[in-house]
Amino acid sequence: MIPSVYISLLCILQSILTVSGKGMLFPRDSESRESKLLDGIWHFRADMSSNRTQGFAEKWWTKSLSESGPVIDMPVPSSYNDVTEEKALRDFVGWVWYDRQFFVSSSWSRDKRVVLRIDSASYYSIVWVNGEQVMEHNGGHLPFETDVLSHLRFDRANRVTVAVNNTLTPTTLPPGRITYQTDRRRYPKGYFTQDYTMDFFNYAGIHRHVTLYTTPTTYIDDITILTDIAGNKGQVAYTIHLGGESKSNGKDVTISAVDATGKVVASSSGLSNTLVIDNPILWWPHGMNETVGYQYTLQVNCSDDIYRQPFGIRTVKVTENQFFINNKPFYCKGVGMHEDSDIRGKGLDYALITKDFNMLRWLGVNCFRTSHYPYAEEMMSMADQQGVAIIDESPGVGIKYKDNMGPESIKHHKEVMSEMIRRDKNRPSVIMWSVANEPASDLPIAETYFKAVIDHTRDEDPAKRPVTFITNVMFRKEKAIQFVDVVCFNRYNAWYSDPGHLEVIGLKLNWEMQGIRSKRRRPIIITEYGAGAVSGLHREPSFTYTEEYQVELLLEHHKAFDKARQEFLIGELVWNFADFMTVEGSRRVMGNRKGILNRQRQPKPAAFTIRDRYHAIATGHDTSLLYKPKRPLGCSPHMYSSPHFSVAPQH
Ligand code: BDP
Repeated sequence: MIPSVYISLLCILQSILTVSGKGMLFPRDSESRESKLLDGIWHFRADMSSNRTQGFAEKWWTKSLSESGPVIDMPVPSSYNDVTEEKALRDFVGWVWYDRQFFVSSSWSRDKRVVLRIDSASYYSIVWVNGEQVMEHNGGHLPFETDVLSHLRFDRANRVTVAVNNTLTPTTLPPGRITYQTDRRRYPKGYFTQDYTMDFFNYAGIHRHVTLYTTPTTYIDDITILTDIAGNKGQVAYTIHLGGESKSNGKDVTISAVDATGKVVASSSGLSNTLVIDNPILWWPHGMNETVGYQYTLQVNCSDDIYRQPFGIRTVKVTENQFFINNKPFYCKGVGMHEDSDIRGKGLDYALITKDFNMLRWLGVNCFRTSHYPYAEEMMSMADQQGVAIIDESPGVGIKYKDNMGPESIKHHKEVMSEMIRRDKNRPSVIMWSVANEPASDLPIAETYFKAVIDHTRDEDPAKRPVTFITNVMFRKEKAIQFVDVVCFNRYNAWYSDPGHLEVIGLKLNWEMQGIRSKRRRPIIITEYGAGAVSGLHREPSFTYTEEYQVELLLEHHKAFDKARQEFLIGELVWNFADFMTVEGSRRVMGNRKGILNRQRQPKPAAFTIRDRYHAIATGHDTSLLYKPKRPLGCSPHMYSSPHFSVAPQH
């Protein structure tokens, strides 16, 4: 029997996707552009029909949702899963429907494009304006948009309807599968499960802003900025792509580079050229220079349109043993993260991301990985501004089977990489692309798959950043690290393997890193290591899941890292920044507890361990002084704070 939820998804996939312009510039107001957020409380209904197709059969988009049946309030942006008391909605699989009304000023009707943009909806979306389909998009975590001017009414209310399907199939990213149980003696009618191998809850819904914005009819569609440093000069090569009715050869395009004080430091004209900035202030991650996260603005004027694109001047280079930013060796003191919090799930929240960045700074983190999908642009901008380097990861997580690596999957994965690069290519914080997390890169098919996806990523990125994927396959069986620029690997010694045996960590890590090096002579980053700890759980001597064990396990890793960073180790990212929700299961206690912060972003003792270490590395102190676990761990976090340790900064 073919699963019915599949059918409802796949039927839709037959239809044609909206092709948007070449660019995906972040909506920014200017003299020629205005925007209006459609965030707020929308009407919402999950299609609970057995095959999830009632909404299509009854054409729910043709009138307001409240007319076609009961609706509930749903915040946008937010995941829908945790905002009600309904288990059926929390664990829902299939189509959900959103709609809301909005008005547009009649001043928007003249000589303009009016673009409707959704920054992220997970995972498959169809959008209607006033009952007419305007776009479809396959995949979460990335923006999609289209010009909706011809569908708008300027004399009365407009309606936008969005249908979103969170079903994961073998060819979606992340992949998954629906398993039906048909034995009526053991399972009730209609029983199915959405199975996936990724270790985070499959939150769904409209996760980021919905925006309407205007541009002139001839508009700046895309800007690409490439920077280089030659002596005391910063070179800024730009290319502008105009959209719309323009037959312009770019003669009317003028460009200025403006510094942070508003002073024009270089200017030019034409669609493509190179600006030279004397004695530029470079973009640095924090800890490498006094000026951190410095950005200029490229102001682009064409006949009707003005757009201001921030950029940083910096270079990135990889050698056999090192990673250089602006020709200085960079060591990543990092964390793996998630977009995840109580109630809102993966929904964008300004208070949350501000708190997260404050905690990153407090910890001394200079780098994170967008595990395991592209993060909100608001977060990426904070990283640009605060000098936090990013390994920008695609939603290629859970690629564990042969049927996740066929031609259809390759095609989709390439599209996703193109969309990511289109969105993030101008960000100085992005120092490397990660195409996937822990795929089955020991399967023979992985060689073809990852060659194709990695080559494509290299071709697409105009800045030619390094490309990697994160492996957890033992080096002897690894088929795809031959293609990466930096070897990134995750390893849970003394946790999933040899639990409780901290004494194996150093030996095993060293053995494995040497093995990797014999196969691929590239710098190494440990992109995940860690242990689960339930806040407040103690045992002496330590025991798995206690706060003591988490600290001891991290410290044991740090000894091994300190040896390897003399040679080829260029970074360590503890797993995870904070506890996060996962699927229900016997291996998880209300989610994954490997956070050094709990889900509410309060520190466990391990946070102080990491903080002491990262600040010690940054200030050149002897990190071996920190190897011995401090006691007691049971006191409240504020009593166990860094000022007690000699090497941590006192601010
Ligand atoms: C790694 C995964 C990560 C998991 C982690 C864990 O990359 O997503 O959350 O293991 O098990 O394999 O905690």
